Amino acid sequence: MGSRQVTAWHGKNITVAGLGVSGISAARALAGLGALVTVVDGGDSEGHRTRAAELEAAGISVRLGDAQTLPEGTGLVVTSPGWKPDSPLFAAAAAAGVDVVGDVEIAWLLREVAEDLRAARSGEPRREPAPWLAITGTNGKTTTTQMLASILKAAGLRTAAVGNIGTPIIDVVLGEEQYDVLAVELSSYQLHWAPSVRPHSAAVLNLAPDHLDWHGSMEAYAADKGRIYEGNTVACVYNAADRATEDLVVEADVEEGCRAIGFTLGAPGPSMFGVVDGILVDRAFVANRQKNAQELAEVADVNPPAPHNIANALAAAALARAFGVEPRAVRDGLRDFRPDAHRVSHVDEVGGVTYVDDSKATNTHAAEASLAAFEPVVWIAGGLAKGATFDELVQKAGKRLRGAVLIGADRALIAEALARHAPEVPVVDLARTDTGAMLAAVREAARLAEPGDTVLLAPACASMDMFANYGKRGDAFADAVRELAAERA
Ligand code: UMA
Repeated sequence: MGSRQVTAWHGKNITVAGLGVSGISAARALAGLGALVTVVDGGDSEGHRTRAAELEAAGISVRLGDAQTLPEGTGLVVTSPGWKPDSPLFAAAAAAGVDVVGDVEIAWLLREVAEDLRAARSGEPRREPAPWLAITGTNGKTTTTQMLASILKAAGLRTAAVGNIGTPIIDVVLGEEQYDVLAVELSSYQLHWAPSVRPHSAAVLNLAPDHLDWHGSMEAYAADKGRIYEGNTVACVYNAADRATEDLVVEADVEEGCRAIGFTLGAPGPSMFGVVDGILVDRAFVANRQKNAQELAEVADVNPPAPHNIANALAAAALARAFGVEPRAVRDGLRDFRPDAHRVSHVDEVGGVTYVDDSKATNTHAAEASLAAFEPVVWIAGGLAKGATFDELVQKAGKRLRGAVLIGADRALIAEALARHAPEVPVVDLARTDTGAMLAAVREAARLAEPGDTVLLAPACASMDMFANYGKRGDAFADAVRELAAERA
């Protein structure tokens, strides 16, 4: 089916929505296959114009500053993931009877043709397209995808971590390199626009309210996440501590023989992965799973060994084992893995207090996971709440808190939740949103902390009120800790 559609793209007018990472990749690929491509984008910045000029030099039309009207004669719209389903461009497409799909859908449909092209180019025998091991979830998907790729590499397989992680998947499918298997991070946006994707196996790590403005409701968000299980052939991996992920497996239409595989931080039942006496174990892909368990790695092999990250490691291990990877490679891959900056990264120890940067915790669910890893903890939080409420987070984490230091535009929301559910916790409300506030916050946190405590930046909020992005916020925290260390030296 894929090949027929791909052939039909030749000579067709295709509109690509978005001149970002995925739009540029889709436009170039489709033009390379003979389609007549027009890229449209609502933006008209200098960056947009530079990128437009590059595409135009390759024979691709670009229209900037109008994201609404459908170019005349459009036969297919290929959208970037960030575009909301109710965008006027898609209403125009629907009115004209034109399909809208995403770049991930295009990548999936291109897999067979890409192998034909690769074989023709190299003169070597044609191979089957690399299967996809896919990962989604509200939090942890990038880390888990990287862990999975690390394990697959340790098993000697040729692989790449692609998708929402930042490498457009079309580029990898069509590229020079031949892969045995791909570790694919898929966002709910990408899944929404990719109805044909059928991964070998897939995992939904967790499900908490996020991106609801895009999807319209929690149900719609969950339904899009659940698409990742459609057509799985070996394993649908779910989080036993998160019932919603298991429900998605039950609802999925999978291939005959595909199994539901749970992961848990406790002792696993049959067909599950879990932890026994500090050892990660597999009770799913072993002979006689009623009685046996296979040791995979030690908790200490996971970087960092915080609970939510052990869950990520178990999910990655489950997908790798579903693909037939040996236990030893799971251990080696987890040991080799190094987390990205700003994800529960250890910054320094000053005066017996450990400073940890989890600036990537941009929502309450992520902050909850990170707070659960430390006690006692002085919590630095705040920023843009994106419509979130903080009561549940504070109810769960309140007992661990030595104190809290609040920064950013929506800090009052967190202060109110603390007053309601953890009134005994001392709170410093830094009534400032300038970038210098981070040094003040770190100094206040140091004042509240006692030796043996952790000062944790886990804002539960987006950063854009004070910083360009969460990376810059984490950098500001690390700089402030260094300054504190210098002051105390
Ligand atoms: N645009 C419009 N109108 C709109 C929306 C966007 O004109 O209504 C234009 C913007 O001006 C911009 C372009 O579309 O020029 C951007 O498209 P995009 O936001 O879809 O982003 P890309 O640059 O194509 O990057 C996307 C993913 N972005 C989003 O999903 C928002 C990247 O994930 C991904 O790495 C990349 O494709 C490669 O696959 C980022 C992300 O934040 C990291 N993802 C979200 C998350 O992880 O929470 C889902």
